[in-house]
Amino acid sequence: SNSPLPPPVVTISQYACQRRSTLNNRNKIFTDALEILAENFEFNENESAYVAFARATSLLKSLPYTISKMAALDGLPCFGDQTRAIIEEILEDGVSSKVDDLLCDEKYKARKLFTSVFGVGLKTADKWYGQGFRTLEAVKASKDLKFTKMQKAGFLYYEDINNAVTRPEAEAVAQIIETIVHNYAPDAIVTLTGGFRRGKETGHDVDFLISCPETMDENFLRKIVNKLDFRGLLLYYDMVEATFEKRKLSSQKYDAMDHFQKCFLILKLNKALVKNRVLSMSSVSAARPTDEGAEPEVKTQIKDWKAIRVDLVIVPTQQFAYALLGWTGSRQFERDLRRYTNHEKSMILDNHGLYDRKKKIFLNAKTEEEIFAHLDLEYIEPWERNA
Ligand code: DCP
Ligand code: MG
Repeated sequence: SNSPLPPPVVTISQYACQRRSTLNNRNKIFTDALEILAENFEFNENESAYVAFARATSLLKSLPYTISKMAALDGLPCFGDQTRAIIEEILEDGVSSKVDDLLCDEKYKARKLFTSVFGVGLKTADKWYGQGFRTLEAVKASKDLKFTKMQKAGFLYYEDINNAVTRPEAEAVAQIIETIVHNYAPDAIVTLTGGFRRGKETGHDVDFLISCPETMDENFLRKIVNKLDFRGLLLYYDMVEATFEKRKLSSQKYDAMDHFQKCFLILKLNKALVKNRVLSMSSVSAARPTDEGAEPEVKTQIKDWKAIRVDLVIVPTQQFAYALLGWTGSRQFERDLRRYTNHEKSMILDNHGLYDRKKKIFLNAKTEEEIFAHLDLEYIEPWERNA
């Protein structure tokens, strides 16, 4: 018969790397709920449920409209019975009872609280929960528990670290790092990556890639850290040495991130530095009049600095584009990029390179654009990777 062709359907990809996800999330009411549930599945090591909820969340973040009825989900990938049920409940009641229950759940609350300490993972959180601990005060006061150096720093700077880093703070840190790096290596390039590169105004840390020629002195990162220490800016550091199996692309685990030399730091950021930057940027004079002639005041000890989590990663120039793509995130964007590469292109992507399994070759790239081109993907800008 001569039935007319159906209207063209705009299909939305199941892969986050084929969608544009800006920070303008029109489905926050749903994604906030799904994210909490996803996190709990992750806590419970229910990988399949975690993946299902994370993918549905990510898809909703890419939609240019708000879901207002269940029929709006028809034809969309990434939704199953469980995720649909949550959305249906929120459409009807404004809230999800599953989320409400979870937020009151003793074990979930303890896991959230304990893992909010820098250096405390799920294993430790569950151990403390199992021993009957429910508050950080009780944990800290315990005579029996032993803490790692990292956890001690985590408790010491708990408030600062759990207070999101702002963009002016990230930029002030960038300035400090750049000055020190350029002092040792004038042509090294310092690049702000992670969430801030995606345009976020706040983050849990500040991530930097430092790209260096292959011939770079292996003590370079140590020198940077020493200089930070010398200037009184170093509160904590954990140096991770590079592993030298450079062309090994075996690991499909997303958490064993890469083999680059890196350092996890806590820096002491002078608050005045941040303020002055903001003032000078808005072209207001940064010079403050002194209190000359005023009554001598009793100076109370106010803390004029903030502890900031910083990651520094040393990347050889050749691998820079791959490292940048990997460290820019988001986490779900990276997961889907690797899954797409694997399943649709028969290639393997990680933070060091791209391997074509059929041709048995590594593909070079100088820019992220070239990597997307190797993968036959439209280029997605960093601020569109908030999947
Ligand atoms: N990353 C990843 N897999 C991991 C850890 C990190 O792919 N297991 C990548 C994606 C992240 C980036 O590294 O976006 C930086 O890691 P962060 O944990 O700092 O994440 P963000 O910078 O995106 O978020 P935040 O604002 O919380 O710092
Ligand atoms: Mg980050």
